Amino acid sequence: GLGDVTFRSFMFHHEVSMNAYLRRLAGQYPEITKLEHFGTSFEGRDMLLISGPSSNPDVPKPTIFIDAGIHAREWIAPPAALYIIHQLVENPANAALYQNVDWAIIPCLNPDGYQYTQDEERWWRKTRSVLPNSDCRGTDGNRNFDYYWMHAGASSTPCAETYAGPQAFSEPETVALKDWFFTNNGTVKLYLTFHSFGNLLLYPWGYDRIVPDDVGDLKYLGDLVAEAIYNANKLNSVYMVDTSALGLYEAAGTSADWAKAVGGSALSYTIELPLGSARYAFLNLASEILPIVQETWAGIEVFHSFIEER
Ligand code: ING
Ligand code: ZN
Repeated sequence: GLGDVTFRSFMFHHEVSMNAYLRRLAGQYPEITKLEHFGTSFEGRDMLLISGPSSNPDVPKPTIFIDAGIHAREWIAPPAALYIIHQLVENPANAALYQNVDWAIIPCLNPDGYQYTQDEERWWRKTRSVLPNSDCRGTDGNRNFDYYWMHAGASSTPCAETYAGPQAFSEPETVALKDWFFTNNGTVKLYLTFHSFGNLLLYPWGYDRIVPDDVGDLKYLGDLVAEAIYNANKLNSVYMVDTSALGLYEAAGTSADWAKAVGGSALSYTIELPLGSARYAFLNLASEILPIVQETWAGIEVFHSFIEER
């Protein structure tokens, strides 16, 4: 549709252009959007979260919370979040999707790292914080959350890709996410975090090879979403649905574990988006960006229906 043509024309070569898009939407659609400057990155970049207008706090709606870009080099993740924002805000056919459900979406959770991958080092993963006892920079934001921090699959070596940080929540970017959860106490019912790559829908736990009590719900919903994504187009995106530790590898201090155990979101998924037919890690073909974000949107619609009916 016309909206997709509009979306395709956006160039997100700079983290500032994502913020510019959010600011334009907030200006153009003030009745249905609310823009929050919910944090500031280590290097001082504005971190923006877009949501619906504040609903009646006496009758809180369940919130679907989505972030992308905690890992800088996983470039397909921010467009997946931006496309969801685009569909919710700019496509009137989707107005029913925010009647009974609130959305809170962060398209770029690691703006310093994202910009660094644009300008200096395409395969940078971490934040860009300066570390106390090392010349290496950056912490793996997805090892920095305070739930079984450093228990497994995380490094205490500052130069490592999975460096968990000098302590849990050492990074302003992860603190900003945590603070938003606590400010909006208990409203998040579904947490989704976009990564790349591997066609995986991963639910807790990541910190150990054990399943949560509600594994039945998590697996059931994940399978429904995987089916919808597969059926959406011809990219042959077959998602595997499992716990993070059993389906991929053990990793503690992740946002998805934290969101479930501490943040109060029983339903919590890490979505490893497809590489498609690209031949190099993290380098999606430009021609496959739109099909990937479109099929992902089909999965998001299923997540929404489940939350609405729950
Ligand atoms: N993958 C995730 C990572 O942070 C992950 C995988 C997520 C493992 C959550 C365990 C728990 O390593 C990527 N691509 O970053
Ligand atoms: Zn990642």
